Amino acid sequence: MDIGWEGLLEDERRRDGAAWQDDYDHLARQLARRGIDIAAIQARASALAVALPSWGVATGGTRFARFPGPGEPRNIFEKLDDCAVIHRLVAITPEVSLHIPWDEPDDDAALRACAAERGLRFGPMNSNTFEDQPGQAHSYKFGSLSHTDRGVREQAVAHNRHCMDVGLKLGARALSIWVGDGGNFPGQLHVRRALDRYLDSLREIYAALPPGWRLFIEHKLYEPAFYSTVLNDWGVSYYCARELGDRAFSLVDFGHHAPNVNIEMVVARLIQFGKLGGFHFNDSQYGDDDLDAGSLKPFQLFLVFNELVDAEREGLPGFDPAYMLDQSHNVTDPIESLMTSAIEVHRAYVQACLVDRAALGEHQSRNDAIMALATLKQAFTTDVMPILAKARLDAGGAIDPVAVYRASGYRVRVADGRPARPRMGGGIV
Ligand code: LRH
Ligand code: MN
Repeated sequence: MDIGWEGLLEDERRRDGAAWQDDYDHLARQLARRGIDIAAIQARASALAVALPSWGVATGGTRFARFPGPGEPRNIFEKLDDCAVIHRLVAITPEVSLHIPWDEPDDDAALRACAAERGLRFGPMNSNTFEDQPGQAHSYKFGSLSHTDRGVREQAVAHNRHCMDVGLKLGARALSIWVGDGGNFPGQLHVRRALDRYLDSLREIYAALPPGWRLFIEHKLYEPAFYSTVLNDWGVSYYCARELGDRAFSLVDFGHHAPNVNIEMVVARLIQFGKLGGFHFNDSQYGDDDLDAGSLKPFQLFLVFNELVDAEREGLPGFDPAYMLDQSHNVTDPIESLMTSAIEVHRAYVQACLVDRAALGEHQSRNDAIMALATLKQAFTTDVMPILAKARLDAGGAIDPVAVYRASGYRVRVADGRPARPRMGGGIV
């Protein structure tokens, strides 16, 4: 379907290019007064890549209901079409993270070609042993990798091996494991033995990790288990990653912590211990709300990137965190939410690049809290949108991706070719 993106983008450049250039030159002068060369920041801004969750381009839901919108993608190929639109306009999302079996390819060569034609590649593979598939021998009702029954654990290990086989054919280079294993009642699980079984299963998966691959372990405080969760926090995740070996790392999903947990400190710890593998960016007010990244707590997102940029600057060995979005879009057009969230991640990164780290170090050594915070706030309150827009423009993207997307009428046009499916109950996808 020819949407005519080039024409729409040309119109935008002709209409808004001069205003953007004026804002850019003004920011360049502002930063120069701070001793910052905007070209150096620009180079870093253009290097950032954030992976899209394949499951995020369809409307999400809760256990109560899901309200699908028009033009819902019906298969992985249509999901890649939508991811390609996002990357076309924001230009920093070249990777798509798949979820198996939701995205199980019938023909992996066709899928790989489809992605390549759209300028996309595949990021970390996500396994799924938190729901049962039709015809499955053993149920995951009482867990998967930590289940008391060896048969269930072996089935879950085999599934993870399968995810790596699929990923190998698609060019992925990491496996990301989140399990919902846990209990709803005191006494239901032997807490220590459950973790031992989980780690034994991980060891079997780690032993099958293809060369050059990494394994990401994703912790979560609760849900779907509501009393005890086997892999409940970053400490347990770090312990497991260390036990497994050099290619195992912890993945931080923003929504997987108790309210008010200092996530930037969790990130700093994992960086310090050499076990930060990556992120699932999103935002939350209460629990694992999977809301749009930076929509509620942009300062927290900035503070996390402040730790990441500080580590990046030190050139810590093996420091190569994978950046991914993991959100559920229940009331917005998923394409608009993912574009807006990618921009918020981009903004937090570039703002963190503006922190005067020499001054910050000085203030920290003199315990001058006011000036230390002021140094961070100066960066956080800098409007870096002209730099973000230039990164997009230089890569053929849009100054204002959401505006160009709306002008394209893409959603209405794909809806013609994607008949609505009957609405079936709740659930995140
Ligand atoms: C679990 C989680 C995990 C995914 C799922 C879609 O809450 O964050 O990363 O597998 O959401
Ligand atoms: Mn997640």
